[in-house]
Amino acid sequence: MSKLYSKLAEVIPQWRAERADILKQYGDVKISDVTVAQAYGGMRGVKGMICETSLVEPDKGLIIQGHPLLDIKHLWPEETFYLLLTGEIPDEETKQDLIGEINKRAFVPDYVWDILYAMPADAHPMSMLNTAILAMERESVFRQWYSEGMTKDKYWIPMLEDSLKILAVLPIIAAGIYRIRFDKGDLIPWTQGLDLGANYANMLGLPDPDGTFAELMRLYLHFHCDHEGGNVSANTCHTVGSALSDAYYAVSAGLNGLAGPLHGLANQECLGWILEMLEKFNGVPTKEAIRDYAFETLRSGQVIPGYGHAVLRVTDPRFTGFHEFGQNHFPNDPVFAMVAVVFDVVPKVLEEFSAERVKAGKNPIANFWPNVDAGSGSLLYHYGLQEFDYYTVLFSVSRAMGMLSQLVWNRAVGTAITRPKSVGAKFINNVAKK
Ligand code: HAX
Repeated sequence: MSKLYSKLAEVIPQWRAERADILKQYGDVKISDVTVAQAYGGMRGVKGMICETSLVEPDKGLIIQGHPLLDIKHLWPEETFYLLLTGEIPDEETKQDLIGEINKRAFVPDYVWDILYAMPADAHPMSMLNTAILAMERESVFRQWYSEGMTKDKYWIPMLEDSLKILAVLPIIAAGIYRIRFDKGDLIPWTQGLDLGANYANMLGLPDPDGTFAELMRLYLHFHCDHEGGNVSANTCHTVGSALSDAYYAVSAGLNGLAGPLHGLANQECLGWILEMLEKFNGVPTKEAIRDYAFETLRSGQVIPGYGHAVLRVTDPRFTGFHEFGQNHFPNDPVFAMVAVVFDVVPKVLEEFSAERVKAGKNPIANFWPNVDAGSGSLLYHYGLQEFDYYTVLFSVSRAMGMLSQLVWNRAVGTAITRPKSVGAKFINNVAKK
């Protein structure tokens, strides 16, 4: 029995008791009001769901189980997953135990490779990833136990099993997609005994003579792991899981949301924007030229990818952490240097553009600062991972940790099926009149 399983078996009764107690004592307390603007505006700021794995504070960014991200940037993905799920940073023995559990499950069935090889040569890597996860649904232990009549108190056990399996196969599938889709040659197998980050780096097959690419992969998987419960991917996964669809269905659904350009796909868009500028100006342009180019993008009705956020109101600490990595390892890399100059220019441009929007009667831009996607691509690019269509797949391998830990938590405490009430313009007009 894994140490993670034993820990969960110990803490789940406490979660259930706390939930029951809160509901009993405070069930009628109001925690949110909803305005018409919020109902039309993507429910921004409406508190209507529970997530214990992490929190996003507008002025601080991601906080995982009480730990601000930059205070725990040294964690490996296995430690991150354990922390998300249990609220504790594992000791070395527990971390190694989890690495061992993942190693045991690191096997992808042949039918998945057959499907991936049969997909069109120009299929988007995200469509390949989500197809592969969905195809593997037949492996779900949760679905099997459910069909055999499992009782509600046991839901978390096969959900944990499915989660560990998905965690173990995702880097293998993701690395395989890279090699198949971008013609990189044969698949590189998983190395038994290695951790997730190092294995993923190795299976991609990029040169890593000093081991810093593996270091970046661990950091990348750690930084993208979770962003509380309301973002498109987590919220979708939560809703699908709430119908007791298993983790393969729920994670694939969530990752389809991550594939949107306003969400995870922004990291590919962002590097594209930077490279277009480098090409147009034949190298790093002046700040004045970047400013003009940014205004041109905005005035043509497009967003500046990698900037702005639905919740954050400061520079994303994930951007800061990645920036530090680049500064430490390759400060003079031209693409990395370009990201740094853009960071000097774009917030001011967005501020000015926001003022213009307001004058024209439009919404202000709420946040002028970079989000996680603004800089991560330049680090990958440095190591030769230059196919930026692929970047959201990396993001997905990481974000699955948050989605899976939320699924286990939700099944452990018996979270209800999601069913908010929708209304139409007639209802709003009637309410507004009153
Ligand atoms: N460039 C141009 N306009 C922007 C902008 C940007 N970077 N950020 C916000 N705006 C605009 C919005 O499009 C919106 O315009 P409309 O009212 O005309 O629709 C207006 O400013 C108000 O938006 P907001 O309240 O500041 O932000 P939202 O919560 O509506 O949107 C987004 C948040 C992240 C979608 C938005 O900032 C954006 O589109 N940014 C660029 C894309 C991006 O980087 N996405 C990744 C976000 C992080 C993430 O999820 N990663 O996975």
